[in-house]
Amino acid sequence: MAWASWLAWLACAAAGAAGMLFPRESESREVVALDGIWRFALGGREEVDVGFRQRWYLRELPKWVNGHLAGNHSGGHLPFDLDVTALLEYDAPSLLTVAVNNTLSPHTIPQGFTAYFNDTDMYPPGYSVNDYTFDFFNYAGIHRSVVLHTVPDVFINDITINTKIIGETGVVQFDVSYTISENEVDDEVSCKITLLEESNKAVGEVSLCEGDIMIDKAKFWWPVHMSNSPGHLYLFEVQLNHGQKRKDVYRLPVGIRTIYWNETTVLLNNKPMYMYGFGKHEDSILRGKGLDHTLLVRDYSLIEWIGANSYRTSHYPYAEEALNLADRQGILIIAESPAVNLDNFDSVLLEKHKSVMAEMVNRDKNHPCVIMWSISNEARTQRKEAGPYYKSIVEYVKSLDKKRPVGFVTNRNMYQDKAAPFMDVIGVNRYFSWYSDTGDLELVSRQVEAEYTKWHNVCKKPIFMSEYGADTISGFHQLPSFVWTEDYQVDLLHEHFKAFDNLRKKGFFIGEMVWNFADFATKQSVTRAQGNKKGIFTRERQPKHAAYLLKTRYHHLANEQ
Ligand code: GCB
Repeated sequence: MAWASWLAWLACAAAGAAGMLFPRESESREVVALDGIWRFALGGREEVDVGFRQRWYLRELPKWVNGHLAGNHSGGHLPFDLDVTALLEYDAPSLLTVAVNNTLSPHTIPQGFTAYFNDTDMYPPGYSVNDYTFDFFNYAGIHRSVVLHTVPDVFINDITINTKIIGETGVVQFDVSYTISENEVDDEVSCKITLLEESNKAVGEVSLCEGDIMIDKAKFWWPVHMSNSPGHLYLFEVQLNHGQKRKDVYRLPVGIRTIYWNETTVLLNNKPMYMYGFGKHEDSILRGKGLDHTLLVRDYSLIEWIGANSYRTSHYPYAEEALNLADRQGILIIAESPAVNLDNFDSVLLEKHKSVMAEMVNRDKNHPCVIMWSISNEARTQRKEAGPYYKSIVEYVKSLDKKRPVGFVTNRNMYQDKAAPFMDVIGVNRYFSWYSDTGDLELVSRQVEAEYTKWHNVCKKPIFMSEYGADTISGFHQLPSFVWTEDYQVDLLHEHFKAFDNLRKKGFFIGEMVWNFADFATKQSVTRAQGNKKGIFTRERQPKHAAYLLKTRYHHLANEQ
């Protein structure tokens, strides 16, 4: 348990809970990021609740959100809002204390477990370790900005956008919902919607809270390489009126594009889409998991440099800032939930998993860059209980969003996977010539082609290779190529490419995503050399030799689009 405090001088008219709209400033809204250096105190391994017992939240205060519990939330990676209007001091400093607990259990997502060691000859009394099976470091702390934002007493709490294309016409379907605070008189609420070009020129206007806007000769949202002006966005401006008064204004960037899918293909704006990109992590050498705008810009310029068009937010939802930038740059995103390596499928976990999916869909539903939901990565989906569990969760996600394919990423066998039949799209992770047949590079292309063909034949879905790769220590070389060297990574990629070219001709193979974009931190393990080293870039974001090979391939694929 870590505790962090921030003393805030605040001057807010009202701070309120809204839906999960990204906090943006406008004429009616103020946003204050409480960034800076938090003062941390560790609760300790045995005494996770020490901070509550000793009332750390009351320390050093002139006034305090201020010794009162504002609320809580379980699960990382996705934002939540708490209404602190009644808790703030408006003419004096306020103290905000955040308690963060990264202990994982069989009923958290992702799951983990606590191992107790009772042999007091070998371990101190009460010794325990919170452990997990997934392959990235379980950072604790506050990874993204905590913001204080205001909303007026009648405010927009959610917006849902869907788009259609009819010939050259773009259709923006919208639904705005709002909240009226209790002490407001019952007056009529109305919306004025304006759709603006980047130049601020209005291209559509209606006075409805729910409806359609048609744009003649619309500019559609395309990913990179499929258009000369990828990532085209309009600005969707909502003005919310209460009686005669303008109460709230919110501006949301929107892209007009469609996604359809069938048994073999995913169509973007009616064109078959092929993904060439990466599995990623929110991780870097100095920031760990913390949001870093400089890193985001660096990563996206490396994506551009190498010619990729896509990535998967493995293995959890990333900061919304990453999606905002991907919208603008035309990068395709598979949005993955934090459900990595699920190990059991009981009803408590199912409810948790559904609520995480709802939070993710609610937050990300309006991003044109998000083209697919990934429910989980490498769950134990060979188990019988996985069948009803996944049926239920897929139906649930489809009830929240009918406009995107629902998929998952698996490492199981195509005949045994109980979740696969419910998916629209399937990502399969395989480490041929790394975890299996180590060193036998001559087997790679045969195995990849056979395996992915079988997956499609059994499941009748579009399939992509969601992970493949080799741990590679930058600077290690050996010829003939040998595991852990840059030479081996180059050879392994090259062998995969042969299979991808053959698979693409078969018409159901929709993407190749190498593992991983960059080296990343894991827990300590004898199979990991200072973390996972399968990056095409180092953890410092410099290229390994394989980056140049991938660059040639991805630029070649880009030219074909
Ligand atoms: C996988 C996992 C990923 C690991 C990777 C590896 O299948 O999905 O989280 O990091 O393998 O390198 O072992």
